Amino acid sequence: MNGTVTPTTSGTYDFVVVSNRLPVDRVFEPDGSASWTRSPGGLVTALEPVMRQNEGAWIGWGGQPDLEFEPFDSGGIRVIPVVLSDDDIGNYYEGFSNDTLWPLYHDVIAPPSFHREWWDSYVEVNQRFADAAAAASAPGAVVWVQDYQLQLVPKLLRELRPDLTIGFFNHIPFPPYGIYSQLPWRTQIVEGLLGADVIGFQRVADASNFQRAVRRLKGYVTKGSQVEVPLIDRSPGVRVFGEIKRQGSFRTVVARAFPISIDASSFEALARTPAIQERAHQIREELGNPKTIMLGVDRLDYTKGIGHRLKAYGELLAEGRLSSEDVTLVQVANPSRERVQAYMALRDEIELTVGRINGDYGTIAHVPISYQHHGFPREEMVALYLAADVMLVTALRDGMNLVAKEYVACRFDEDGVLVLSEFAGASDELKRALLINPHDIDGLKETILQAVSMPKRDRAARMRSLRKRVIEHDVSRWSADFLKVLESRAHHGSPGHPL
Ligand code: GDG
Repeated sequence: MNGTVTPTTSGTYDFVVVSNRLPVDRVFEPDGSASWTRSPGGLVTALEPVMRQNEGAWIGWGGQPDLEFEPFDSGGIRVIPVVLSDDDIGNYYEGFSNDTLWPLYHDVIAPPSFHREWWDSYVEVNQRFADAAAAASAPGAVVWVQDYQLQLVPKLLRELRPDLTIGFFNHIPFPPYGIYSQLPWRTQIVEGLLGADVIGFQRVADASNFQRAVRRLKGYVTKGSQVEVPLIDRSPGVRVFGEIKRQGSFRTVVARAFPISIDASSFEALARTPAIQERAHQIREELGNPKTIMLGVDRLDYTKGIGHRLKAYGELLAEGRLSSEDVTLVQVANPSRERVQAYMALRDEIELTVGRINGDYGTIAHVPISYQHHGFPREEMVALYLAADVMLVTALRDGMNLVAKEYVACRFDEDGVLVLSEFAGASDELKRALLINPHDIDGLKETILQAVSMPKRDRAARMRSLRKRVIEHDVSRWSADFLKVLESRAHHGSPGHPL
């Protein structure tokens, strides 16, 4: 970061979001024609008003190999493509992002693979995203880069456009240094992130892990949420900070927690719709009117602890402490990353376990697990949340876990029990959930029984408190908090804005 680069020609957008995937999906009609539909994620909902108020653009990949198209407007957002080839998808996305960084950042639950050609592709594709952002951004624009696939973009973009204010948000955990240090390219990634003015994490612990990595790898001083990045970089570990400070030649980067949330009011509004409430009753009937419906909703991912959940449930059925006459577990396992080997193995393992439990403890009339290996429309998800007496979130490691917050937002009836893993970021906020350690199978079993038999008054008291938190801290507050801090950095110590 020496600031001695030629700024590229600037664009016209004052607010630019950069994420791996665009907020639109290409859909093909039976007649072969194609169109774009808006993906309904919380991030898009939160950023849409900011995009409309400022000249906003969103840069990302269209989701298919070699998909080139002209930028277009979608509901007030300028959509600008980055093209990825089949090789890029295999190496940068499925390889380095999903088979190196993802397992490494989730406590090495699965072993990460380190391949130098994947890294080369990651660098190359990050450069492509940075180039696109540099070309689209107006002078002095605010750029917000999203997630672990693009950790080099802040530095690459700052080199091209020192006039920009750059934010980065990491949606997944940042691992403890003992794990992070396995990464052969650990220093380059830290340097990449430090190109930002503000780096957001889900949890306070993630921000501390990152700051420790900065101290260990770069020797920079951290103070509270601030990292002092010398403008003239010395070799790592050379302790020259007193001198640098006297010269005032460093920029400060804010690295702290901004826990993400959901569009709580839109979930509640759906839940209050009579048709969706009717559908929730219908679901219960279709399941044979069990006393208790338990629900799991996850991408089929080894971080989500689906196997641990099934183990606890299977044992409770085996011991006769739960019966399939009384309880049904609906498990939505949304297909994910199906070309990555670890995900293929996980699917086989989960489906074998589901088959065994249903075979061993089911009757003709009652199946203990209703297993759904496909996605559902959002309305059906909300009906499932309303129908579920107990929501099971048993992640082994999860940046936040939005499903937990969605369940709470939907339960305007102040009923339902949330069982929530301590290893999900959401547990920092949702303290009145029944918190569990998913590795402790006996503890998980006891907690499931506690949830199933919790008196209504206790359920209501807990749910009221959970709802207060989620409603007051929704996704628009999250983006407003982040952008406020980011905009306050606009004149603080980047090379474009000297101290
Ligand atoms: C990453 C981090 C962090 C799931 N199945 C269906 C469906 N979903 C929706 C859920 C929820 C979202 O997908 C999943 O979000 P999570 O937070 O649970 O998990 P990740 O996908 O792993 O997300 C995570 C998040 O980023 C945000 O920062 O919380 O920790 O890993 O919104 O509702 N939606 C519909 N049908 C489905 O079948 N419509």
